[in-house]
Amino acid sequence: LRQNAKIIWITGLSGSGKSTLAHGLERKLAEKGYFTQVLDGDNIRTGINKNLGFSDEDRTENVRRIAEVNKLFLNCGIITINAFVSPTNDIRHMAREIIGTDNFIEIFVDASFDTCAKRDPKGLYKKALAGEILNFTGLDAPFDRPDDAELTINTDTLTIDEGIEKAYEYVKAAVRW
Ligand code: GGZ
Repeated sequence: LRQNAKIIWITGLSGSGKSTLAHGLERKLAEKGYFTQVLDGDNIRTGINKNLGFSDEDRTENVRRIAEVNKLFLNCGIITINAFVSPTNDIRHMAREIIGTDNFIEIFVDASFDTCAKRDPKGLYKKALAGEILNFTGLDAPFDRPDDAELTINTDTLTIDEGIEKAYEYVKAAVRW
């Protein structure tokens, strides 16, 4: 299968559903024969970026390196699906610029702070609200709602499968030869 590679860039709060969407989308694309790679905190912050934390500077450097890696994968024809908080418009614009806007599909996974805090899959909100984690996105570190996302998926109102389907339909149309 020849492939018109794209970069999928999923942004949103911790616990909004970015990684779930990324893996669900990857499964659907892989079933159709597309080559894909998911990048998220689990495989980036444990390896290539394990020296980085959550200050503004470190988040910027985190995303800069990730965007450079994406450029290499794009060159190989791989659809890379990124799931990073990437909290500000400046940070996302930097990624878009490094990768090239023609190849960049930004998906905003929209869920309220309260919803994410209620889900709290890793117990991070509990810790952050207790003051045990500083610079926590949405609490004492900023999150800008994206000003140029190609697609928004609201996980307050959509089921996981509905969100995956919506993203898949958009991406399929964008990658088709
Ligand atoms: C936000 C944090 C923080 C702070 C640890 N703020 O739900 P998760 O756990 O799996 O996703 C979050 C992840 C964010 O890393 P990113 O590389 O995506 O961030 S950024 O793009 O801003 O560089 C969360 C966990 O790491 N985490 N501390 N203070 N999220």
